[in-house]
Amino acid sequence: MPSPADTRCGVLVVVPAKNEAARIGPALEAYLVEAALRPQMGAKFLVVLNGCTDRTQDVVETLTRRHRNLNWVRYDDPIGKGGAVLAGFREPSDEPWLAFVDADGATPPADLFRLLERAQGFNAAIAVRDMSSRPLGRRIPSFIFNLWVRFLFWLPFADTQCGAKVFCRHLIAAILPRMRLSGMAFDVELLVRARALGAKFHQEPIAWSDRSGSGVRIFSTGGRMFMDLFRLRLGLTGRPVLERLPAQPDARHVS
Ligand SMILES: Nc1nc2c(ncn2[C@@H]2O[C@H](COP(=O)(O)OP(=O)(O)O)[C@@H](O)[C@H]2O)c(=O)[nH]1
Ligand SMILES: [Mg+2]
Repeated sequence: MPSPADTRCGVLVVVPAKNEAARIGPALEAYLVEAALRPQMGAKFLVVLNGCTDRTQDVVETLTRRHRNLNWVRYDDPIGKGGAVLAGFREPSDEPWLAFVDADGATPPADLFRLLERAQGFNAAIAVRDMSSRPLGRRIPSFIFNLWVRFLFWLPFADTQCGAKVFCRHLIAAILPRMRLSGMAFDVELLVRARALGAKFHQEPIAWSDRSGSGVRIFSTGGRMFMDLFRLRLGLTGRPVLERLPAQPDARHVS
């Protein structure tokens, strides 16, 4: 599978956000400052507001006044983290690379941009978290989830769940219509499908700091993720995400 020659020719970074008014401002600002230091990369950011009931949109809107490379789209009814990322990927854009990153700034800006640069020569690059810096309450469930992923799909990746990944556009174009999972386990499906297409991956170690205010509930979110993967493995996942998403966002800001 070919890889676009150079990550410097443009990347759209999708930022899924569910009630992130308290966390997204500083995170986005830090990414935008880093992007301004590397104008040759042509990074654009698209926040996908996923059923937000707080002031996330206002916070993002304020930043769009100062940053032309920041836009947002809004879905009023929740579409899941996976749904939000995939909805961002299907938005019209020209960049040869598509990435996503969490809205809470858990991935440091320099690490995000290093990941984008290292994708060059590959079809995708995924960040691998330094688990030793994570609290035990997240490390142990992560470890068990990773075993489950390996058991079900024989995926060789050290970390499938880090919220920072980049893919070349033609890889996403091939995968997007087939995607079935819209929840927090959608990363695994992306990776399984990309591997099935013969994609070449780079795995990049990054610093990571778990932020307070996580929307993840270990038992309910974790249970759903385990079940989603089980259903995916058995082929019991229903219609593709793109068919389940509303045809278009309820509102958007595109500069
Ligand atoms: N938990 C959760 N996060 C979502 C959802 N939709 C989008 N997100 C975003 O997914 C990212 C990761 O969420 P977070 O709660 O920080 O997960 P954690 O880092 O694993 O604790 C954040 O940018 C969230 O705003 C959703 O439905 N649930
Ligand atoms: Mg987080």
